[in-house]
Amino acid sequence: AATAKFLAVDLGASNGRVLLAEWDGRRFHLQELHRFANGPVQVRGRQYWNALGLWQEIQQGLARYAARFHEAPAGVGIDTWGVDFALLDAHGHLLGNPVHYRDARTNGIPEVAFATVPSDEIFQQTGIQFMQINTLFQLFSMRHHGDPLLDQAETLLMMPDLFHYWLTGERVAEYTIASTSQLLHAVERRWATGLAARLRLPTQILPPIVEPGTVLGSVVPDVLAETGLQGPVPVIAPGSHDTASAVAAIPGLDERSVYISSGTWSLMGVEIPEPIITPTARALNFTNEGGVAGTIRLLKNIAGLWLLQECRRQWQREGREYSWEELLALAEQAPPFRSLVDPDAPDFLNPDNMVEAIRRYCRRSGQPVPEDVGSVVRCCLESLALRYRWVLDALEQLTGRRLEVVRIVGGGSQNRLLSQFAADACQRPVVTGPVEATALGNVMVQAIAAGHLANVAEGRSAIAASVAQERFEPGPVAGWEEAFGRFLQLAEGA
Ligand code: ADP
Ligand code: LRH
Repeated sequence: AATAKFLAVDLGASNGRVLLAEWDGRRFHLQELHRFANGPVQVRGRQYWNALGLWQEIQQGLARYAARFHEAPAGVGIDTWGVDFALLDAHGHLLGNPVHYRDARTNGIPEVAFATVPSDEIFQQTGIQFMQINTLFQLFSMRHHGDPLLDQAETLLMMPDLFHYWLTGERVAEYTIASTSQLLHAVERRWATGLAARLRLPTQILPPIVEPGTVLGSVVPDVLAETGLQGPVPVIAPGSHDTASAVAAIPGLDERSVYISSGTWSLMGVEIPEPIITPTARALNFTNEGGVAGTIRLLKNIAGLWLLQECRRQWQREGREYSWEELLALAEQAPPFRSLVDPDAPDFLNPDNMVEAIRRYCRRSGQPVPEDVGSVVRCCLESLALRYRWVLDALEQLTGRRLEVVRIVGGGSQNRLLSQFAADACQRPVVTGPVEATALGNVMVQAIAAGHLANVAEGRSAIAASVAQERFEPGPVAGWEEAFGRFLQLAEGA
């Protein structure tokens, strides 16, 4: 048939959703079936994900589909945020609850790991940027702290692989999410078992790797019964790393485009055919993550809207509720370029109180301290836009190309003030949308696997025909140039 219904489960660090995409032969019609909050749960000083709660929500989303449609979907696929994982015992049961990447267990751990394997060697093999949140450092911290689960584990599953396992009973590692671990050999696209062994990490727990678009199996009978779904329901691995799916879905993404996948993080980069593993890439701390259809995502993690999410949560704790629209309106009224922060400073990885962390940073660096809500939000957004400018320059240096347009997708692409700031700071036109790029990339890879689309290029054209986009032209650069000069000094002095 020319038409088909696909389900995308997209779990981001701040929220998850289950979407239905109806393919009509030319376009995808997307509708949200279920949306729910996601975030860390703190117990006795450790931060976890609520894995069972997420599983409940996934099943709830599937049940909503079943209640409305009495036919099996053509596919269901799951993508999630990167780097986090579950450990399973020999019977496939969960060993402990997956730990959140912002948990403090990896504080100071990279330096300890580098004493065993120098960072240059790790980068040479994996091509992945150094962040303490990477799976490699989480596992190494377990070894370092003598966590007994590491030796009890039979299997490691990255988060989307875990949910795919719960859906199908199949234990595999999808390639794009595996690449975020920093335990995958970038060029050979296999587990870097030698590296893992030298770090005294168990290598036999790493499951076989499958490509995006692999049919993993079908939804098991007890999940069909629980959700009311009609079987058989094929489970098709998308680019299971949310960012891989998001990039796959960007209309018009070519050699002259930079993307920003904007949500909790801003993932800013380019799509390239082969990893760039050079001393410059290492020095600039860029990453080469696996993309769909054999591509590489050369990008940098920028702390992103996490800063704003956490400020909003802080104000909420203080009894002040703001919508995103209200926060942006206040920022617009605040004076420009007063105080700037480096969003990627360690101060902002997981502070108890983000608003205070921002104020402390400004005080320490001799800047005016932002007091009112609008000034704090403006500080976050201007600083992010300046960080985008820095990453754009670095990407041009790395690729040797002029990059002419910035394409912003994800929940954060609804932030029109930030999109304009990005255009101004980068002096490039910005094209925004789709908001649900990740879900669209997820279903697109399923639709390719099911034979409805020939390839990603065709999929991107179909997505372009399915969604609305908006364009922002760069405004006057003057204030931004001066601010960028100050921003550069901050990052150096931090
Ligand atoms: P993740 O997948 O990391 O959980 P999303 O892609 O869902 O993140 O993006 C969530 C972010 O999108 C929020 O933190 C917020 O900053 C932004 N956002 C969501 N809705 C709006 C809106 N209406 N206006 C502006 N920004 C928004
Ligand atoms: C964005 C994301 C990003 C990872 C981070 C942990 O959701 O997947 O690409 O680095 O979460």
